[in-house]
Amino acid sequence: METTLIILKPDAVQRALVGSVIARFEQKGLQIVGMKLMRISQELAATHYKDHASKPFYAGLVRFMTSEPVVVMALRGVGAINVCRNLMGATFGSKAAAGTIRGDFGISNSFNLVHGSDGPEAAARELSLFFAKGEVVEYSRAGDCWVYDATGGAPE
Ligand code: IDP
Ligand code: MG
Repeated sequence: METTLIILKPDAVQRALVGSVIARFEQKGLQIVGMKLMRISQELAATHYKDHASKPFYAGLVRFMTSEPVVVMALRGVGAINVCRNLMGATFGSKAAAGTIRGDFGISNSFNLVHGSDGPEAAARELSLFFAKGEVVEYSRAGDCWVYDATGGAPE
């Protein structure tokens, strides 16, 4: 089981696409183990996107991510990091494949609706930035015996 950080960016909130985007992740079978609406501070945006600090789009990205509230989620599942990246689609809305969140809901390259951690180290780092201890909740879902085949002992 992996847990990944997903952010529904300010464009998703302002365009009233929060429910539609969350539905994509829920329908896939991912479990919501953390979720809140918040404003991202300058400091948090800078820490979260530190690897992009030298990129030409960095200033605009921080301005965008701090401009209006976002919804942050911790999503759990087998292979959740890659599963979420595949559901999100390619970075640029103009290039993302139809059927993906970015491909279906947006066309902009910078306002691309959703962030998802890109690997296990990033996921651990980003989850600890956005969720305090106790905000990621452990619980079992009754339907998970139909989401995963666990007849062999472990969900697969
Ligand atoms: P990702 O979100 O698909 O992982 P990254 O390369 O990590 O893509 O870039 C982080 C975010 O920065 C993107 O989601 C997008 O909002 C923005 N971004 C990336 N490249 C560009 C660009 O060339 N122009 C404008 N914004 C960009
Ligand atoms: Mg990235």
